[in-house]
Amino acid sequence: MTDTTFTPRVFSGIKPSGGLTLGNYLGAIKRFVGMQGQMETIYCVVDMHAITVWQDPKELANMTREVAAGYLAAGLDPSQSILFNQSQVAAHAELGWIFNCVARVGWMNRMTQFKDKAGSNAEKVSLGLYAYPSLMAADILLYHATHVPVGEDQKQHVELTRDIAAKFNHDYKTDFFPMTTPVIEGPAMRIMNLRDGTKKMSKSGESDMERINMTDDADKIAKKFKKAKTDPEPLPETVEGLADRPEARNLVEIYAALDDTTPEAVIAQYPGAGWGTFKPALADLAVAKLAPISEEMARLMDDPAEIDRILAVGSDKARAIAEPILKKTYDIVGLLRSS
Ligand code: AQP
Repeated sequence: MTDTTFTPRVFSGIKPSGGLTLGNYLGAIKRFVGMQGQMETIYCVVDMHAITVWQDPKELANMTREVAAGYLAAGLDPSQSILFNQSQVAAHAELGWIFNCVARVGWMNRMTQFKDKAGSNAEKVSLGLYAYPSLMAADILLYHATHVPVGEDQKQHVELTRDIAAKFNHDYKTDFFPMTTPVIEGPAMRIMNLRDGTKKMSKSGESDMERINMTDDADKIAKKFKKAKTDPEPLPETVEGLADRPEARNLVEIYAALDDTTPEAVIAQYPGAGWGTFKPALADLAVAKLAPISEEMARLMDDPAEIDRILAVGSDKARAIAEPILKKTYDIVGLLRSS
């Protein structure tokens, strides 16, 4: 349920932890752009989240620019949306610390993304990776955001954000933070790995063949879809026939999301089609949709100073919203501000 006592405001972010994937595009960026103009929109390159795992310092600033270029190339308009990188607004880290003191260890222990990422190595991963969801809560609540468009994988973290807001409000006897709504809708909420339909497509997945990168050229996209794992059956006659066929369902959902339609409509267009027909059609559609974006990303990346300028303007605008909210939080908590 949406908290109607707060002005509608969207916040979401993407980590510059590698090149953007088709999952980031369909599950996040395309939807972020679609929400522009409907309400106030704030979009972030969450570089402080990226360093929860090792990032080469020489690459990180460039990856941050590349994610910003991805947003811009996909249609984000900096005169309509605030676009900035997280580390330029120190209030994220400051509120993140306060929320570390509100969130409970038991809550963090239930975060499935941490379990997936840490795997059997939990003793050796960074404390930041474990605390990541409370920094994410700070990213959202620092702007009193009411709506957070995310892919399915981030749903649990937005629910934790609500738990943190509710506990803060309860402990300090206030109604200062909103109950944020996760916005998870459409056919592409969880794009899967092309080599294993049970795993999410990720920037940092081991093999490049398991993901489509937003910067892949037409040949690469065609090759990756051609080699994508499928079962031997052709497409079914109805969408119900995709149940228990994760790889087939994934390719149909990708097609639907790229074509702004539904899996039902895709199956109606290709009933009983073999992979030799469907995969090339999917590759052609992906190239048609992604090529203009990747060309624009390349053009933007040729002028890093302009990207930095856009991020600086966005950071100023973000600070203007965040700082009063942080100051009020300090007052509520009783942290002395004597200047
Ligand atoms: N496969 C996906 N399908 C749908 N949505 C996805 N998102 C990411 N992968 C998919 C959505 O993209 C937004 C930004 O995510 P992120 O980059 O900040 O973090 P992530 O979810 O951890 O992404 P990756 O690609 O898996 O990064 P790595 O490999 O570095 O950890 C979010 O809204 C997310 O839901």
